[in-house]
Amino acid sequence: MIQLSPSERIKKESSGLRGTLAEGLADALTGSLSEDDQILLKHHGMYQQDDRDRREERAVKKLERLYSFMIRLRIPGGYMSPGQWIATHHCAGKHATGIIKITTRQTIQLHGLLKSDIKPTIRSFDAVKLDSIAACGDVNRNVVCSAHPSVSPLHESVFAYASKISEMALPRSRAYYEIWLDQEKIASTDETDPLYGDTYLPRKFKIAIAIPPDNDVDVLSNDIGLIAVIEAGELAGFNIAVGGGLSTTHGNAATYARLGSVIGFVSGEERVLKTVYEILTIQRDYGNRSDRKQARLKYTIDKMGLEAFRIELFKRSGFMLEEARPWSFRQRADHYGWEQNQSGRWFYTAFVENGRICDDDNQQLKSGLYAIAETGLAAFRFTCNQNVIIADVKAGHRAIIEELLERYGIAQYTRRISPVRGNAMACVALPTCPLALAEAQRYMPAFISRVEEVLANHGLQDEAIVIRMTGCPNGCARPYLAEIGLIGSGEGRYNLHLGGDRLGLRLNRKFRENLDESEILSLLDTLFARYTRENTAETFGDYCDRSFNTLP
Ligand code: SRM
Ligand code: SF4
Repeated sequence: MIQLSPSERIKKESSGLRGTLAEGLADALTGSLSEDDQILLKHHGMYQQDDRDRREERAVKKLERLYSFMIRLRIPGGYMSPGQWIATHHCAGKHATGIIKITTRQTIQLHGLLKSDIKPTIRSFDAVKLDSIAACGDVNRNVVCSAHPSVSPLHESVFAYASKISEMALPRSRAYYEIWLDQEKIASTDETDPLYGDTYLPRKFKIAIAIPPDNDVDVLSNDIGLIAVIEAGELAGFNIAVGGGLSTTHGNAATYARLGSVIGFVSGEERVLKTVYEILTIQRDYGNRSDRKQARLKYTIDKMGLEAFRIELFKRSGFMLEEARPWSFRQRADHYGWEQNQSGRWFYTAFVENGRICDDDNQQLKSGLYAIAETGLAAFRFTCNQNVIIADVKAGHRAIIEELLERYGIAQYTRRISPVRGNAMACVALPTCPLALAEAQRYMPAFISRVEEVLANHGLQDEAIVIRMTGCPNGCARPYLAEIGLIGSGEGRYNLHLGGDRLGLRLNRKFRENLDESEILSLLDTLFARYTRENTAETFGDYCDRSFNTLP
């Protein structure tokens, strides 16, 4: 008999994701929750963590670890009203570390909540119609969508699909409302969940919508990627890509990064939603429930075969996908500064280093965004490149927002950053991520400064090379899609990957293992020298890919 992974029992016996979360929350003797409840908690958008910087000090004092919680919001398409921003700002200051973190999936995380802070935080979010349901766990996660409204006159109608898909794939359980918001259990509510049943999905599930020419969402790294097809100014439908996923595990050759395979085209809202729904049910029924390292859709598809998967989808949906329509991307980076959409509204994209919104020596970003929210004249959109767009500004209000961007140093900083910094990303890693083997977002700013010096030595300071760093091979900052990917292998050490393209359409390859900073910089110095010497018209990533086997 196949041995199911422990998570399967925990989900099944959880009575709709309730477990003993309510009891654990009320237990003031410990800052933590039981192990089973920690698994269930993820489905409510939260993780139990501890401050890894303080483990040793606490152990010496024989104290339990300094437990705290991270909450991740569900914000399909990454859009927040000014009122929602104000609430988030206050929650961050009152209950969390103060820093608001924009994630690589277009949403917000707060870290450092004590157990007693969780309910007040969720109440404050609920008051402004924000929630964290299914932001983590074995369910569909935050649905992301290309963020820049200027890319297409149809941005709003494509964008609306993010919410529609998110709603369709929400778990039916009302546990969230009972546990965190003290709402009465409604006896008459039927919680039967036709999509998720009582064991949900075998693993996390991710969906992205890209609006060409932008691939700011890295659409092919998702379990399902929808690529909008716009013909004669109308939304014709979507090309559907399946089986993207990036994570690997050091030393486990059976794990690999995979780009989504485009399996066809579908049009009409009903059919688009049906297609997404039935792909979810295939993964629910065929996904591996005994080995979580083999449980993502990419492995399900590679085991079934793409053609068998396509036929199964047809059987379930009742219609064949049409042949994929032509598509191409021209950019993936965010467009900093002001841009205007087709209906005349203005949008300002501000640089947020690794998504950390705080006040520091570079800019008073947190105070500035708060002041902007207080005017009520702009909304906020988050990008999958961890930046923020100050959105929906009427022409008559642009000067007011512009003055605030200057007053808080936001515009100056966004203007000042180098192309390589503007394109860089790092994941959270230490001190909160329990899986981190090396630093990422705390180290990346200083690392980029050193790379800037090396680039300048070769006259490459204007190159917008995409560099991404993660503290482990899970790949939360999508380093496998970078021109230069750095993947933590141990304290202060990284595997160096080279050769991704600039548009997110080609995976890079591991070039060297376990390097420290001086080894990385010295290698980059040599590679940049060769790249300039050869005077090629290619991007650095294309150059590395083409000459991979002859690189020094
Ligand atoms: Fe991630 C786990 C942070 C995007 C692949 N990720 C984690 C956890 C929750 C660690 C944990 O399991 O305890 C990290 C929390 C750190 C912290 O303290 O906040 C974490 N992941 C993040 C974020 C916040 C990184 C960031 O700096 O922005 C991103 C949150 C996205 C969101 O809003 O939902 C984040 N994670 C990603 C991405 C990128 C993406 O989806 O576009 C990936 C690679 C794509 C993919 O899924 O294939 C990613 N995270 C993982 C994995 C490996 C999954 C797998 O297939 O094996 C894990 C570990 C796991 O699930 O077991 C993980
Ligand atoms: Fe943590 Fe690894 Fe994800 Fe970075 S890549 S946040 S270290 S799980």
